[in-house]
Amino acid sequence: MAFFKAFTNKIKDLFSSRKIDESFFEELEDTLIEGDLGARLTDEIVTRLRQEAKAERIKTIEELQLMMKSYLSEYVKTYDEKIKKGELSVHLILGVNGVGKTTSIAKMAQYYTDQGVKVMLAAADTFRAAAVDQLDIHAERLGIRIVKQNTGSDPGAVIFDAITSAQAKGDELILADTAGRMHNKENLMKELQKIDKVIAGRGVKSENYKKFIVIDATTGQNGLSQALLFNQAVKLDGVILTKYDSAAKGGALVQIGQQLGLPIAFVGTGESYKDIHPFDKDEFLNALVGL
Ligand SMILES: Nc1nc2c(ncn2[C@@H]2O[C@H](COP(=O)(O)OP(=O)(O)OP(=O)(O)O)[C@@H](O)[C@H]2O)c(=O)[nH]1
Ligand SMILES: [Mg+2]
Repeated sequence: MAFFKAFTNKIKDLFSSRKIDESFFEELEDTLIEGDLGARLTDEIVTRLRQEAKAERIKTIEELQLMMKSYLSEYVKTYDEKIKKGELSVHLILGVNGVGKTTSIAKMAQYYTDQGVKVMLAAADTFRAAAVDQLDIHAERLGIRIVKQNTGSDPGAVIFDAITSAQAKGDELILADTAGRMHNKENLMKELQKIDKVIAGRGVKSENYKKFIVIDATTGQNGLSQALLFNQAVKLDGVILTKYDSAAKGGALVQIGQQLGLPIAFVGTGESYKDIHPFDKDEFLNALVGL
């Protein structure tokens, strides 16, 4: 898998054509900012590399790439918690309009089912009529149970029903869709507090209740702003990155790691059910530094 090729090629070109001097570092700085690493992080990385080069701890381009990889590595984490057998987990899938929440839920449902987890879906995006239908179609295709109510009903009530049903049937994971309309912080907090109460009230262990934000990899810096906003309103547990197949660069993900410390769970790489992969940190970092 090789993604955000445009950026990787740019950084490869930069690394292959030059000797390590001041103009090289200037160009590296520009390239990293273009790659969505942000001014602060770029400055930190390039300053450290300059010092190492000056102290002559870096002599070759490859050493420089490996050192850069080790710096970036400090900020990139992988979400690798497993779903516990014989207990009920609830994953709430959050994010703004159109980022790929519903599609990712369908893909994750397939992924976890393949792992032997008993999965069900909760159609807690009750805002749009089409949203429930969309999830329903996925559930039918995948042969997975779904709990839904009418459009306009309370998302908390859908989650309540889903938990009751999952507990009765011995399901182990509820993947809950949510409405993607642009939330303001207050609304988001209010809605989530209701859902939190329902989940605690139904006896789901707090360590089994996780909130993921879905980020569209093609939106760059916007993805970082969305993660900041949602994390302020509700404490997030991880990131699902979608549309990795169409992204030109991936630096914003490092900033999400640096500023929020959030681990990345999955990467979406297309529109079919198999196009989801647990995040591969090493591969991601290699792409970022052109290795
Ligand atoms: N290429 C590509 N397209 C994707 C990926 N994930 C989702 N999409 C597409 O993105 C579009 C939006 O996906 P949805 O799953 O409906 O997004 P959503 O967040 O549920 O949207 P709302 O419910 O409207 O907020 C669809 O056309 C998906 O097929 C991905 O990993 N790669
Ligand atoms: Mg949706």
